[in-house]
Amino acid sequence: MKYIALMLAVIAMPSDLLANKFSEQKPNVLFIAIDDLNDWVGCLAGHPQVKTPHIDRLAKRGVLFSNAHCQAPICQPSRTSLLTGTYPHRNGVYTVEQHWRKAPLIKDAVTLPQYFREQGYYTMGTGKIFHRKDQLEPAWDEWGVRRGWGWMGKRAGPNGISGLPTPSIFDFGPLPARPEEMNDMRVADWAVDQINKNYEEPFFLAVGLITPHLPLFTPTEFYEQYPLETTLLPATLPGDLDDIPAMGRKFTRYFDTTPMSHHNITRHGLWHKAVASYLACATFTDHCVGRLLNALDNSPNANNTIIVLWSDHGFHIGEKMHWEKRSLWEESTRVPLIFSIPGEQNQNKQCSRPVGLIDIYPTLIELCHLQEKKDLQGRSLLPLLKDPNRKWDHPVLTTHHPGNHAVRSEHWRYIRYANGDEELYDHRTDQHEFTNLARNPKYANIIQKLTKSIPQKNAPYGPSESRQKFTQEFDWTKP
Ligand SMILES: [Ca+2]
Ligand SMILES: [Ca+2]
Repeated sequence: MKYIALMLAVIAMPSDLLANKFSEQKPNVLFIAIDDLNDWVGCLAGHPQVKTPHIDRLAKRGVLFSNAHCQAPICQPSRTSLLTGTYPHRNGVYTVEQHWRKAPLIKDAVTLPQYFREQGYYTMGTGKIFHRKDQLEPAWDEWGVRRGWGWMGKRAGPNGISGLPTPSIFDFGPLPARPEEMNDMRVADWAVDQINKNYEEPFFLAVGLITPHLPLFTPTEFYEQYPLETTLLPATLPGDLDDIPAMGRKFTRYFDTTPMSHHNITRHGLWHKAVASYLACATFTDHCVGRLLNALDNSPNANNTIIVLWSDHGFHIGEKMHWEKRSLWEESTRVPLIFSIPGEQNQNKQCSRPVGLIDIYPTLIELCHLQEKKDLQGRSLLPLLKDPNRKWDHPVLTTHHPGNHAVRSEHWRYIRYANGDEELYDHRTDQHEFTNLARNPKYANIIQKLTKSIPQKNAPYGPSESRQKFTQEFDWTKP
């Protein structure tokens, strides 16, 4: 009860006093993780037709990082990096099939929610936060729900929804299901119940929404918001791969053995349907975000809760003839990242400085006045939250398997693969990364500068569990 009384007192204060009062307290944290959501959200303008009104409204009450990137373009290593505050090339977790608690370099790491728990927070999690085995982590005082997609496969039936032959998880389209049956709605329901409770201690509530991870299923009412005849395909250029070195071209072939490859999708005339399905998924996950925001706004915790929203990596939908993630291009690495801090002056601001998901851990520590944690490899974004236009000369690194790195600065993307192959793109004139400038001697000094951010050493792979069938033969370190 004393917490409610304190909140009411805070609500009644003028805004400058509120800011001071807020800075002395330990605020709550609502930590919203989204799976595989690229820049197709309204506020990032990655697709002109996408409708994400709730994420957009969250951006309006906080700082939107418009140049935020994952540290690995795939679930497990990206989440491991964020939650342990370590880079893939320093923790040895590069693949989906690794269990990070068995990786020798970080097996004893104190994860972000675990650290909040140690520092006196009441920690709750639900949905997909870690890549798997969430409920076994010592991070949580209370764990909610997490469901697989098996029931959706059964509901889709043996032939799937998309029209692809033998689609399995590589499927998309309208699922005959009510919104309230969907996994993310159940996850959001659980989280809403927690938001509405009163707590003695400050809380850390992690909510992991799995849409738009494959299969790209939504209830029909979301799918029907994107009619196929008017759905726009992403920008592509014929011959775009011609100026890409052998390693980059090899990356685009990874999914060739799965149903969701560019040649298979286009051969079956399903590109528009896949785009519409992904757009529908973005809108559905946004709908779930809206439920969380509404619940928080109407709760006693509204004015003392920091919200951070992020996605673990991006997603190609045919750009560079590539699908899904696992590349070092913009569509795989760029992610939504929003911090909303009650009482802060900086609302409805965009920050175009390059930042990484690895920076979330130290940022939240500082925002919540926790004891500094010295072994974190990211940096606090507090200076940018206070002044989004301040100087920030820290390019952000993304890694996919040992020795393949991308460095993103404010204007440039530089990729260097394990065999020395290179790509360079100028985002001031080429946001789609159509023109590889790496071989043009005019840009040697740019490359030389960006090379300073490429790691000299790459940790070896930590132990791996059995690999997915279709990936067993693929070597990511040779063309
Ligand atoms: Ca993911
Ligand atoms: Ca090209």
